[in-house]
Amino acid sequence: MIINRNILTLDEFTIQQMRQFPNATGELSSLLRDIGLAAKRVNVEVNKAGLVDILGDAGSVNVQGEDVKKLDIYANNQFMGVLKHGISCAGIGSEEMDDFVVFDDEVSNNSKYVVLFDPLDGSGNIDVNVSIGTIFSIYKRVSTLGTPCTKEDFLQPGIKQVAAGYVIYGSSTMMVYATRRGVNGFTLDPSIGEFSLSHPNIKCPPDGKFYSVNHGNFFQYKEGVREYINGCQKKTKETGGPYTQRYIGSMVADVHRNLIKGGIFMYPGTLDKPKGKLRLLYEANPFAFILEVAGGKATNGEQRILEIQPTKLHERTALFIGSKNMMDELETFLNPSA
Ligand code: P6P
Repeated sequence: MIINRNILTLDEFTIQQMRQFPNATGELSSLLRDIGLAAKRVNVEVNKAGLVDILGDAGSVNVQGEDVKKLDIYANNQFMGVLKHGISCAGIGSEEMDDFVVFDDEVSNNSKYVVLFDPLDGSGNIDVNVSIGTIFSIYKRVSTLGTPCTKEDFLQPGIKQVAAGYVIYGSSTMMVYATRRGVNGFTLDPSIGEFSLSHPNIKCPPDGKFYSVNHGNFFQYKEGVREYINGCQKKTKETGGPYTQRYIGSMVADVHRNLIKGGIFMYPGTLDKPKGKLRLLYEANPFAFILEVAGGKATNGEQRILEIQPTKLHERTALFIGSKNMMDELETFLNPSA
């Protein structure tokens, strides 16, 4: 039997990364492995969602006013559980929970990090078997070690993220995460039950041909956004096109495709929701961090996402994110005088 020692597992990779920093405490590596463990448990349930009574609404409504699917609750509990019982996380913020959760035990209070996550993004697609995902964002605490974490630990601008990533439960299950050293993708190998390094050092192509936006809201968008979208439809071979419109209503899947192949994802503000629908802390910020490390860009149409100072856990933001050159072209439509 040929043992392929070239493919590192997530655990081996995080430990290898840690070895390069002699002073590292190993808490971040441990945190990423904990997240990988929770992702594997959620993956099992997602993969059989059509077979067990875990489909459909849980009968409750979350703080966003959205019907909570049973799988949402399961995923939330899995990620919160591994983080609470690990050694690296002092508390969490989740889309599924009204407020921040301070773990407030001796080990957690001495942990260096806090984590924000959307446990199951795109959950409206669960019942129709479209790819869904988990999104996470990791910050180093600003509060005093040895004491319970505070709201200020979570309300840091995205530029302060130590790491960010996502899990996509799709045709295969992948975990992609970024630190300032790079973006790396791991595909779950069912034969060994481990995430294995399949996409080392991911870079977002500076150009792409995919544009992702909900055309149903077209006439609610600002003029500059509408003009840019019209421009996407007029692209020819000579002007870098033709473009393809791809939007499956699951941000993790849409942004993952555009990260790998090149493209732009837009969730603009609308007349009735000027700040759009997506959340800053656990959707826009983690993806903005990942795309910037991979060479892409992310703004709210006026400002770099990572520089926005958050004020509350569930605040929303418009989001434009993707390939650098496509984002630069969008900018000429949004701020023509610039
Ligand atoms: P719309 C899923 O609910 C989500 O938060 C993202 O994953 C997705 O990109 C977006 O909302 C889709 O929203 O309004 O276009 O259906």
